[in-house]
Amino acid sequence: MIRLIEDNDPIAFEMLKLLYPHAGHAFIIGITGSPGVGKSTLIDALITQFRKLDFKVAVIAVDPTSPFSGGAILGDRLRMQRHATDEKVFIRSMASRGQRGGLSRATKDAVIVLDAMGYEIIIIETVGAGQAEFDIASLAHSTGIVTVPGAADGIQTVKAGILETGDIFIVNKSDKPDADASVFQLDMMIDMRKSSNLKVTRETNWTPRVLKTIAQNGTGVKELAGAFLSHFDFMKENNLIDQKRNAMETSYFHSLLKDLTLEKLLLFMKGSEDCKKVEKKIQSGVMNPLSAAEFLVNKLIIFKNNA
Ligand SMILES: Nc1nc2c(ncn2[C@@H]2O[C@H](COP(=O)(O)OP(=O)(O)O)[C@@H](O)[C@H]2O)c(=O)[nH]1
Ligand SMILES: [Mg+2]
Repeated sequence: MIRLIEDNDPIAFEMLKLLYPHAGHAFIIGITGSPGVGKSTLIDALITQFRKLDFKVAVIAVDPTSPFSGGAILGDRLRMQRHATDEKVFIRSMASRGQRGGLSRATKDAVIVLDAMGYEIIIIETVGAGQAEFDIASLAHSTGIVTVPGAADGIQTVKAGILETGDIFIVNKSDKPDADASVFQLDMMIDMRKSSNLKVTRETNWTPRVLKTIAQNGTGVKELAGAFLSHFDFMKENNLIDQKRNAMETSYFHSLLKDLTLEKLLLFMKGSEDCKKVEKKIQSGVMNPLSAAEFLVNKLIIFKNNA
C-alpha cells in the first residue's frame, strides 16, 4: 500500500477510502530535529522500550534530503535494523520524490494504512528545520524535538519557531559536555513562554518536558517513552484527543482538497478547446505563455460567479 501511495497510484486512493474507517486508534508520535542529532538512533531505542510494554510499533522515516544524499534512507534503516525480525515492528522510509501532494499527505496516507493494520504506536521521523510544507504537529498527537548539547542548536531551534510545536524536548548526546546547560536553557525558554502568556503548546496547558538522553546506549529512553505515554494520557484525561483529531483530519482534508482540485481542474483545462487554441497562439507567437496561462485561469471565474 505504501508503495502505491508513493507512486501516486489511483488504486491507493480507493483503498485508503476503505481503510480509513479502521484507522484512528494509534498514538502518533512525531520526532523532529536537525540532521545528525540522533533521531533515528533514539527511535531505535524507543522501539525497544515500547516493545517491552508490548505495543505494536511502526516507524515512518521521512527525509526530504534523501533524493539528493541517497545515503540517508539506508542509514535510518540500518540504525533500526535490530528490530527487523520482530513482526510487531514495521519500519519504512518515505522520500519526497514524486509526491504530488507533498510529503505531509503521503505520510498521512501511510499512517492511515499502519493505523488500520493495528499498529498502536506510529512514530514519524522528520528533519525539522525549514520545512514549511511539512507540519509535523498536524500529523502527530505528540511532538518530540531533538537537540544536542550546545547553545547554537538550542537557539536555532527557537529561531525556527519550533518551540511552540514541541510537547517534549530531548537533549540527546548528553554524554557530551554542556547537556545540563542545554536542559536548563530549554526549561527557561518554556517557563518564559508560559509566564509571558503565550501558548506553551497549541491547544493545551500541558507544560512541555525536557529530557536528557544518550540514544546510543539507551540512557534516559525509558523515561522518554514514559513521557510520551503520559502526554497521551494527559490528552485523553483532558478530552483533548478529539480536538487534536479534528485538527489533524481537517488539515488532511485540506491537503486532499488542494491535490484533487489541482489534479481534476488541470486535467479539465488541458483537455479544453480553449487550451488547444491558446497553445496554437503561443506556437505561432501571437500570445505569450504568461498571458495565455492568465487568460485560461481567469476563465475559471465563471465557476466562482456560479457558486
Ligand atoms: N555521542 C553520541 N552520539 C550519538 C548519540 N545518538 C546518536 N549518536 C550518533 O549520531 C549520529 C547521527 O545519528 P542519527 O540517529 O542518524 O541521527 P539523525 O540524522 O537525527 O537520524 C550517528 O553516528 C549516531 O551514532 C548519543 O546519544 N551520543
Ligand atoms: Mg535519521
